[in-house]
Amino acid sequence: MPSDGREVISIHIGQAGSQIGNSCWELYCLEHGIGKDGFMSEEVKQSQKSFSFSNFFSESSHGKFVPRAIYIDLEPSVIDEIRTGEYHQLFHPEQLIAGKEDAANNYARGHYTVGKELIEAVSDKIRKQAENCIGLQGFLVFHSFGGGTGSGFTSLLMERLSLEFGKKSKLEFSIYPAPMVSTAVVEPYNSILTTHTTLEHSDCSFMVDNEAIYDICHKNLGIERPSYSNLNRLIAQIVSSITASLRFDGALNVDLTEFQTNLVPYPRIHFPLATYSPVISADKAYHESLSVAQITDECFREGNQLVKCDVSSGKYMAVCLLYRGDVVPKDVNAAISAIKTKRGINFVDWCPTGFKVGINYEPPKAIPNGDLAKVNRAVCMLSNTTAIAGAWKRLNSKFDLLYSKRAFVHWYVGEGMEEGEFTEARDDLAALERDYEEVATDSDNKDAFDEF
Ligand SMILES: Nc1nc2c(ncn2[C@@H]2O[C@H](COP(=O)(O)OP(=O)(O)OP(=O)(O)O)[C@@H](O)[C@H]2O)c(=O)[nH]1
Ligand SMILES: [Mg+2]
Repeated sequence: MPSDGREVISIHIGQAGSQIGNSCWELYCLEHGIGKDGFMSEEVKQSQKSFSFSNFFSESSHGKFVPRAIYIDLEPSVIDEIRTGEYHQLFHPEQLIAGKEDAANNYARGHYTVGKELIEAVSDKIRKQAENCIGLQGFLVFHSFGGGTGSGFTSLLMERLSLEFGKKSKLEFSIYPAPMVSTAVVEPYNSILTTHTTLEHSDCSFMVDNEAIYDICHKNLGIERPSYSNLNRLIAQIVSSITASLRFDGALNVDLTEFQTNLVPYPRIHFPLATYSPVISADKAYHESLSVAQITDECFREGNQLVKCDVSSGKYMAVCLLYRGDVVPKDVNAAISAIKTKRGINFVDWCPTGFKVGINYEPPKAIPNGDLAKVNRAVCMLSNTTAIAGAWKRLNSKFDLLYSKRAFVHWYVGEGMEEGEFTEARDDLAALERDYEEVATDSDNKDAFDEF
């Protein structure tokens, strides 16, 4: 089957990046009727309405569909689990790259010492995948902010991708550290360092706050103590909503790049807030059928946000709604006008209060025996709001607490990093906070935009 020439390569880095990758590919396979071994039954093949899924899967000479993906971890255990796991036949061994020792939660090891040894091999594999595309659209990069590999190696690779692939777009899914699930005290350091290095190389980053996901799993799904696998399956649903427009075709389908154009008014202001609805547990589904108006309204509740921040204190620069399933434009329009009247949606004064909408008629799929109910419709809202600066503020102050005592800094210097990189990164993040303040300032306040 020919690809329609807008291929996307997914890159899964470190433990979080890889494990989230597993949940995403599990779901994509289910959505496209691809078996764990990469094969599609003849019946499914005949029923395909479009070839868009081949933007995410390449077809081998004997008819096997292989994810356009690369997994990288500096240590072997997470990748070994894939090699021996349920989906081991789905991937080609060349796509799974593991080193011998991890970055020990240290950005400097992931970026400079341990990471350096693997970067050539990884670039090689990515180049090979890219050569297998007709019209490579770009990369989706999955990683944690807090891990040494997730932070250090990701930023190293992002720089490399910019060099090798120029303007091809690079989108990130970044796991924002949460005290209740994270273990390393230096995660604020790693987060700030990787954000600073990557800022100019990333076109758009979707932050996923583990605490927010944890709370959604706990409250909406009734899971007492959510595990990574619970978190990752929920994250995968959201990733799937965001990528659905690239994998399915349809009349009201709006390409992700088009959303991106609306979402990013300035290169640095590229951290949209994602909100998803509905999240209902499998045992409640049968008596809960939510209307378009209800699921849309849910997107404006803080409890459904992927990053904890107070949206009411911020201003919107853009709002995009990505629907899937049984949704018609008439209902969407009504839902949007209801929200505009009911809730005060506060936009920056230099931007129209427009909502950009895409509809994908393919309903969401539920993983068999998973936590989530099978539903007829769902929506993922991507908004660019100045409120997300609150997430940076939190991280910055945690960084400052540690750095005021120069705590743990020797581990980084010991791996060849200069201490100046800490202050440089922190200054950049302070500037990012100011950028958000400035975009929120009314435009009659002259000179506000001089810096852009
Ligand atoms: N949502 C989610 N978060 C994860 C998962 N695994 C780890 N994390 C989070 O990621 C951060 C730790 O980073 P990891 O991805 O484990 O580290 P790594 O990239 O493998 O880097 P090193 O092990 O230091 O080389 C913490 O904030 C964890 O809570 C996962 O499967 N899902
Ligand atoms: Mg690791």
